[in-house]
Amino acid sequence: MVKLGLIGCGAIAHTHVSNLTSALNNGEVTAIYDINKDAAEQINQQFELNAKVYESIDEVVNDLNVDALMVCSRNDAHVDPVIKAIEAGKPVFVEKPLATVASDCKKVVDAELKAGKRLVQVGFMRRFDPFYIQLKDEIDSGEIGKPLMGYNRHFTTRPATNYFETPNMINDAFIHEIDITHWLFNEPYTSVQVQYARPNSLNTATKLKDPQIATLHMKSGAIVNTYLTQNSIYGYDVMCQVIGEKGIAQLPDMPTIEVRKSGKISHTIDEDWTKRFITAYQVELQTFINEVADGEELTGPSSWDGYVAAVTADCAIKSQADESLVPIKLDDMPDLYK
Ligand code: ISE
Repeated sequence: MVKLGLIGCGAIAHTHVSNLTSALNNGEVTAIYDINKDAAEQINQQFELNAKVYESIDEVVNDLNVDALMVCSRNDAHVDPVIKAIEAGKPVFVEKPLATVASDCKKVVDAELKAGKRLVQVGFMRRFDPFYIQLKDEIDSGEIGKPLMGYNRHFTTRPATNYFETPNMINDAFIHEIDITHWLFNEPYTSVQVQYARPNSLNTATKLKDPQIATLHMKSGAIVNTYLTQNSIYGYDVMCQVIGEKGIAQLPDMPTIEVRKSGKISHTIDEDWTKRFITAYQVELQTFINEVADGEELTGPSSWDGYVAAVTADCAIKSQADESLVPIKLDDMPDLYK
């Protein structure tokens, strides 16, 4: 049994703990910390974890009854516990984004390089989604020819809370497309541009410009557009379409059954984002647990992937200021991640 120390007990922690206690094997939460102790007590009770609730991150990391860490705290509070876990030699699963700025991700990469082995898996769960995997296999098979361009839709159900400000659209939502698009196209980005479409009058988040359109340019000349909103009125909707020289490959329009009734063809659309990727959340965490249990080096999305995404996100946030095209420059990938 892999004993997990949980840091941060918000919505995504509930998703992971629910999966751990109902669908996954070989993992249990034995220690918990949240800046708000009540939240830690609440999750402990709700899922009958019988874990120790601690007052500090250090106590969780150093607990001898903790083999690995699961970091689900606020986006800007990931780096400290991740680096502490690396320094303690304990593997750590950290939610996306690895950090909200690239310079913080670099600190994680440097700590891992110092440790000399991969100890971090970043929660880019779309890489474990069966449909995204099929899409990648199709592209890699060469059947649609070289990928030339693409389109993503990332519509999150409204209302967007005031937590959401203009830059969060990038490092909370678009970060998924940043990660998945270069993985699908097998090539690095050269530049990114963010533009604003007509403001949605239903948007009540005062510091959020919504909707936004982000364009990623790649080395080969391939271009991918992503349409983003946190105010989707009809439900949670994620689409990815890749147009190649010989054909098109795309995710299914709706991953739910079709019903024909009363003169209509219909699909149910998820009301929030927690359900669409439930299998992906389960497979990513089970993969982490299995590799920790077997003492294997981690193979899921790495801290380097988190760093690449954050460099791109920093440039996209820069572009948000004046909607200009911002060039992206990356360091060479260290051998540890090749
Ligand atoms: C949320 O944090 C997620 O990670 C979801 O996958 C994403 O679709 C949503 O927009 C984010 O707010």
